[in-house]
Order: sequence, then structure tokens, then C-alpha cells
Amino acid sequence: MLVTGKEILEKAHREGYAVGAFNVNNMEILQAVIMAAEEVKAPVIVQTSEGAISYAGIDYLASMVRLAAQKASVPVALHLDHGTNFETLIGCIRHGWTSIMFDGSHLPLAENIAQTKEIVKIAHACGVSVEAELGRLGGIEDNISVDEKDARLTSPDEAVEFVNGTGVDYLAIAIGTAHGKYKGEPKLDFDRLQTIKKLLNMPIVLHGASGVPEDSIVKATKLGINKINIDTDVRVAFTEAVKTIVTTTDIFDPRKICGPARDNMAKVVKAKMEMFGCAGKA
Ligand code: PGH
Ligand code: ZN
Ligand code: CA
Repeated sequence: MLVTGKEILEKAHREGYAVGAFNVNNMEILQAVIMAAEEVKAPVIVQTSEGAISYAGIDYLASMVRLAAQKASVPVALHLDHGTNFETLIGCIRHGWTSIMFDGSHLPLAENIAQTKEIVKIAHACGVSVEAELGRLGGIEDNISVDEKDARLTSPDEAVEFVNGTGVDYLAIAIGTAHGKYKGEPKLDFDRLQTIKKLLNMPIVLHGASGVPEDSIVKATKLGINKINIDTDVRVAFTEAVKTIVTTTDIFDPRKICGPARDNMAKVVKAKMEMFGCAGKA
């Protein structure tokens, strides 16, 4: 069934686990994510970036995910990842997204608060949950690209001011992860996470989680991360399967290429769900 992001994440916050939020932009990725969630009985967040929406079309994605959620035996939320464009944010609300992220993390604090507050007012009036980001992640996620030198960890004091001033349902914080593939091993600032969680006592979101070692993920989940965004690791699972098939066989039937790729993605998604602690929580 299709539910709001808040419903899924408030429960995760109360019970102390994290739910996977996986980026989708075609049928195979969506099916892989839903298959995995059903197999391990996990609630799941399906998220689309603005890039995914321009690639697949907002109506295609809306219809596909609505159908998948209707048929699914687990709770599914449809979330807009890194929304920056006002028309897209409103378009998602109109097309049935149940959660949206407004990413004003590039703005000065006061402006980020003012714009986020406006989005929260509109979204909440429509029964849609809102995520926002404070601090800045380095790396590349579709349309969002931030140079390492511009990356900035979240200030706990600003986080309190931000949440009080906006009324967001969950907050994405920067504690050392980055979007895309890592060159070295990411070092997470767990003290900062612990301080922020204690001050806010609400669902907290970790972006850029592909490539973060399992022990860091488990620790972050114990310290209060409740939504974990994964994009790169699923893309890699798709591409590795496709590469193997096209370079070692003469297969030219797309179903025999995308089918095994879908299975490979489902395997990766399932492993993440076990790691995040949301398996069995549906
Ligand atoms: C993410 C995903 N999406 O918003 O934060 O990041 O590609 O590093 O998993 P990764
Ligand atoms: Zn992100
Ligand atoms: Ca990453």
C-alpha cells in the first residue's frame, strides 16, 4: 500500500531502525526494490530525483509506482529526492507523491528556512510529508553537484533553529558522507549525529550512503538515522550485470539483459535492508 513518508519514518524513529530509500528511474529498478522489500518484509521508500522525472516523465513514474505500491504487501512511500524546482515540487504533490524533499542546502540559513517553510505549508495542506537538508554533502547526485571544498557538516544549533522555523517532518544532515562513489573510506562524525538526534528527537536522514562500510551504517542507525538514501550501489549492480552479459554472450533480447540486472539489483537492495534493520518491520 502507498503511505506517507512520515508514517514509515515516525515508526522507524520510535523503534530505532532505518528504512532504505532507493532511487528509481525505470521499471526494472522499481520492480527490484519492491521485490526485495516484499521478500524481507521491509517498509520501503521509492524515490525519484528531478533527473529521473525528466528522464521517465512524471506521469509514467507516478502510474508505475502507484501500481507497484497497490500490489505490494509492504508499506511503500513515493518520495521526491533533492527537489529544487518549485514546479517539480508542486507537480509531485499533484501527481500523488506522498513525500517530497526540498533541497535548499545551497542557500543561506535564513533563506533556506523561509523557502522550506513555504513548501512545508503547501505539502502539509495536501497530506504530503517533507524532508529538508541542512549542511552540504559533497559529490554528485543527478542534477546536484557540490565540490568537496564547498561541503559543510551540519551545525547542531542551526539544526534546531531550522526545524523549529520550518516544521519539516525529517531532516537530512551532513556528517561526512558524499554522493556518488568514494575515493577513500568515508569517516562519519558520529558525535555530531548523536548531538543532533538528542536535540531534535525526530527522524534523521543520511544521504550518499552507497559505499559506506557496514559497521558505520549499523552504528549510524543505532545513533538515530532513520532514512538511508542509496542510488550508486544499485546503479552499479545494474551495470555490472549488463556488462557481464553483453561482453560474454551474444544475447540481444533486452529482457535477457535487464532481467538478470533486475535480479542483481534486488540482491543488493535486500542486503541493504538487512543492514539497515528494517527487514521484518513491515
Ligand atoms: C543519495 C544517494 N540520494 O539522494 O543520497 O547517494 O549515490 O551515494 O547512494 P549515493
Ligand atoms: Zn542525496
Ligand atoms: Ca556515496
